[in-house]
Amino acid sequence: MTTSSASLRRRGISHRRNPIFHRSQIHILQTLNRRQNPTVAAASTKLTVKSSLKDFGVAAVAAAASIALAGNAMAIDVLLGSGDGALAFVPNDFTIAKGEKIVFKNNAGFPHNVVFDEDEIPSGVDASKISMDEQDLLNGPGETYEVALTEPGTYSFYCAPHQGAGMVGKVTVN
Ligand SMILES: [Cu+2]
Repeated sequence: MTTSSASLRRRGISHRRNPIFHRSQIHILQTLNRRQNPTVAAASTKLTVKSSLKDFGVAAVAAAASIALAGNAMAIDVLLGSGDGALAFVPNDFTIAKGEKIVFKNNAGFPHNVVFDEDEIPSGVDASKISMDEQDLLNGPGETYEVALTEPGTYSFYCAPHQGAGMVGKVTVN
């Protein structure tokens, strides 16, 4: 996920613009701190609020990212492992517009990964820049690898652990 904080700010999603959350959080924290130890309330409130805001920032980024994905027609999901458990990319042959994001998502039969074949991609494209490392694996359910291809042409890719089992795919970029 590479939604920048600058783009979040443009969308108006920023923890700094959520005063209701801040005030209630601060109030709760101050109340708790006073009960525990009135003499250190001021200092520890400041520290605790700071870390709460940091946590909230992460949540805001995650929420904004889902909104961005949901509203983004320029992305295609490719499942790693089919619904019936076959070692395959689903779909395994598809066409996208250049710059469109491909989201490879762990579905079944993992670990998987996504490696573009250096001999079967448009000339001038560096396979290592669009591939996962051969040793890198997506181990958990729902884990993703995202890549955007900007050079038109045909690209072949495979899953290193399952290439021999036929887990290969092809994407055409227009
Ligand atoms: Cu695989």
